[in-house]
Order: sequence, then structure tokens, then C-alpha cells
Amino acid sequence: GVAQAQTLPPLEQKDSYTVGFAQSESNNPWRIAETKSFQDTAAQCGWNLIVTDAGGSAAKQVSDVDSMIAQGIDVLFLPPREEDPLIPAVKRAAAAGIPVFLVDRSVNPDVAKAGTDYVAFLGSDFVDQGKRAAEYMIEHFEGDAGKIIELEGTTGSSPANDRKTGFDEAIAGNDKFEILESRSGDFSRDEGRRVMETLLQAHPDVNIVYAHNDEMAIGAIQALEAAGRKPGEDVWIYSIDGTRDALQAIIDGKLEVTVESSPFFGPLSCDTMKRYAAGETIEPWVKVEDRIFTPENAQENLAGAY
Ligand code: GYE
Repeated sequence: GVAQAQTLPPLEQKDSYTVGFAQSESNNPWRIAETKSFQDTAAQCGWNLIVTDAGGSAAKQVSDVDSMIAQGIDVLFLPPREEDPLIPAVKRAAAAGIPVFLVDRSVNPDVAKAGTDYVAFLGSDFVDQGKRAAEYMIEHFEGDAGKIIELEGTTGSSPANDRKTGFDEAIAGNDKFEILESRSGDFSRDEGRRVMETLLQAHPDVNIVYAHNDEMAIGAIQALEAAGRKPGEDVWIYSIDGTRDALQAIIDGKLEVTVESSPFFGPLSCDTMKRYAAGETIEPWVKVEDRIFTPENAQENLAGAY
């Protein structure tokens, strides 16, 4: 509407754009695949692409965005590491006339809004991902009572919050499943392994792990095997993303499922930016549709995995 047109910075139609992509960290294959997708898209989309890496620090990501604003970028693509700390930087970019597209993670909707503070959020439905992981578990788990350890993603990030919500909603009122303990593994393999080692000692009766991403699921598999447990036999693991290692773990019988969360945001970002420059009103949430990887299709998807 009129209010949107007045508050969102416009974007000129031109052949080349200086584009900022302020990556949050590069310590896992998902984020490396995402950065590569932006780099692979740059030439064909006319982007002079500036990429930064905040190394897992929201404060560093804020200062990366501020230096991009100072450099005079035309457009900003941002995966806010956590839901709150990046909001002031998003608002500063918009105030400097830079259209901002949030990619793969969103911000606190009570504090910043699509169509006002930023153009749109491009990404998956994380609540639905958590729900689908739970539904697969409910349908396939063969034990009598599911005792779950939940490895949560980065505290305060939109995928960690929402993947928890979706999973919790799906098992609410189901007496067969109980979450023994939930703890953050920061979406990282090493942290997932360390947290799993600790929680395994506290809860030796665990027979299910729900990991908010594949890296933590792989870390959990390592911790379980080191403790003499048998992933896929006495502990069933459910996860999200669709990395190569996760597909291989499914093929090896150590992981039950991974709900897809695609990192390939380059082409979608190009398309959305061009639509915006052409004067289209962009939907507040440009939704990514995700598949699910199971023992039935893991092998055929391995070659295209990252
Ligand atoms: O699932 C995880 C990554 O924000 C959707 O971040 C993304 C998540 C992804 O670190 O592996």
C-alpha cells in the first residue's frame, strides 16, 4: 500500500548493483553452500558482490552491515544470526536508502516488520520443518516410549525458536513421547557432540535425538558411537537441513530422516531483487518449499548435496 511505498527505499533498475551479503559464520557446510550460491549467482545477476563473515558473532555482523552501509551498497542480503541484535543495523540500512532482504533467518516480528523495516524475508517455514520431523518420528519410531534429547540451534535465532515450536506442537498431548532435556548446540557439529556427551551421561535412557540441524545430528552420532551406543538401532535420530553427510548417515542407517532446509538462496535473491526493482510489491515472506530426505530417496539425492 501507500505506507509501504513511502517507507521502503526504492531500487533503481540498472545493469549492475553493488550488493552486500553479510554472512553470519562459515563453520558448517550449510553456510558455505549458501555463500557459494550468492557467489555463483553474482555474474549472471549483475552483482558486484561484497561478502563478509561475522565468524559467529552478532556484534561483528552488526559492524559488517555498518561498513557495507558506509561503502554505499545498493542492496543488502542479510541472514541475521539472532532475532534481536541485528534489528538496529537493518533499520540504519533502510534509513540510508538501502533495501534490505532478510535471507534464511528472520528477526523479531514485534520489533521489525517486512514491508516497513525491510523488504521481505526469503526462507523456509521453520515451524513446519520441526512439525514434519516430529510427524516422521511419530509415524516411524518403533519403541514403546520415546525419550528425547533435543539439540537446539543458536539461542535466539529464528530457526531454533521455530523448529522447537513446530516439534513441541506436534508431540503435545502425545503420551508416547517425552523430551528429557533440550540444550543449545549452536548449530555446530563440535558443540553438538560436546552437548550430547554431557546429556548422555545425565540421561542414559535416551532413545531419540531431535537435532535442529544436520551438523549437530552428526556430532550426536559421534558422541553416541564413542559411548558405545548404536545410532539407528538403540537411539533414533531426526534432523533438518539435507547436507551430504546427513544423507550419507541415512544411507548408513544412522540417521532416520532430515527435513530439507535449502541453502541455495542466490537465484531466489536475484529474482526477488529484480522484481522489486521493477516496482512489484514483494510478498512479506518469500517462502521456500522444502523436501524431506528419507531412506527411500537419500541415495538419489546424494550427488546434488553439499
Ligand atoms: O539450518 C543451519 C544453519 O538459518 C536455516 O542455519 C539456517 C540454519 C541452518 O547454521 O544449518
